[in-house]
Amino acid sequence: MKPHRRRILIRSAAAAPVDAAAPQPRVAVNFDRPKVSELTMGMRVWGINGVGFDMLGASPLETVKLGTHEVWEFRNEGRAGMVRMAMPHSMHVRGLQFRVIGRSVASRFARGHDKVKAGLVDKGWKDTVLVMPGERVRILLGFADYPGPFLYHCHMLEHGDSGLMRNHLVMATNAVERDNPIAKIAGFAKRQRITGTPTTMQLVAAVAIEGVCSNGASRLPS
Ligand SMILES: [Cu+2]
Repeated sequence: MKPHRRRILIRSAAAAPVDAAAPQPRVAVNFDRPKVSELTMGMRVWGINGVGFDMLGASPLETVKLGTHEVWEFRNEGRAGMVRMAMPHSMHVRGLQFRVIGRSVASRFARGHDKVKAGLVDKGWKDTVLVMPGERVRILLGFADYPGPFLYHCHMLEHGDSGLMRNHLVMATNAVERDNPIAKIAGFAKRQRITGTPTTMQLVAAVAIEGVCSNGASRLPS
């Protein structure tokens, strides 16, 4: 029998912001293609899109440009694991505040969801959003102020510690750095106050700038 894939849209108060200063979702550079983070569980190890924490890693999906807005979607559907279970996750994005712009829930989770949905408060600025079992939650983020690597993770300690934590990288670009890899690395290292051997600096800066994971070392500039 085919799995039942119907989803139920939950009315989100934030969909029509009462705060006139709130950004509108259409300012996002990826409004039509939200970046999806599946909150996954393997053998008792949590992850995001099937991978756990990586100190220096930020995937291309996790790399954003300073001065832009993006829409991200957290999906908590209990997939990709031998243990098919879904728990609430309290997703926190460091370094900024965001808006919740929409929720939906899989129909097979709707009954349980009905019991708690009155407690979900999506109005206003957030730095953490609760993602219930079976839910997809969309948020609008503006990367206005600071370049560099930041964490995003589940705020339940054992989940974050078990791998439900990743970096997102805010890239600053300007004409000089865009055209000159050496200036790009030097500029990044200076802004981030990265010190150490040239190899360390290169690695950290290249990972950050290029958005490659640590296994992408072949792309390090020489
Ligand atoms: Cu969690």
